[in-house]
Amino acid sequence: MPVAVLAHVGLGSNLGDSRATIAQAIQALGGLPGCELLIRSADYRSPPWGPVPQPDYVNAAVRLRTRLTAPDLLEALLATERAFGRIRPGVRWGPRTLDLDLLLYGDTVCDVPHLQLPHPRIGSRAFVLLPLADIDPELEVPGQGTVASLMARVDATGCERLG
Ligand code: PH2
Ligand code: MG
Ligand code: MG
Repeated sequence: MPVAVLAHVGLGSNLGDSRATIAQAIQALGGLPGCELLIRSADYRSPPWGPVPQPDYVNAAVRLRTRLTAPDLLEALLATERAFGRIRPGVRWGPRTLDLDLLLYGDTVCDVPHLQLPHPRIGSRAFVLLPLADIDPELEVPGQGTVASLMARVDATGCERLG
């Protein structure tokens, strides 16, 4: 196992009781082997992005300290999605009970078919950046600048912080 790395994971849900799912999923992430939950964001309600008409999402993000490698962490995230009842393949960009995206793994930059880091859409989606900004607005996205600087460039219309 590598030394501990700070990883950031984005969570999304728009089927079922999304807030409960997100809360339970965050607990599950903290319980993954070799992983410690450090911070979670608030929940955000966000309009669905993409071509598929579907309900609003609840989105959040967490910072983990992990000793898993990036591929092992990704595999653990996919297993957690399945444990929460997610069935693949669905419609691309379509509705889901739980989506867990590995957004950042330390400052690793990687582009292989199933593992792109930073996550390819991290810098362009308010529903990803708003929760990350809760955790750390000064967080550096390798090659792209801070979360706060990226946040200033995206349209967050319709996104709402939930109490
Ligand atoms: N995820 C998608 C497609 N569209 N829209 C919002 N607001 N939030 C998401 O997490 C999201 C989405 C596919 O991963
Ligand atoms: Mg996603
Ligand atoms: Mg995903």
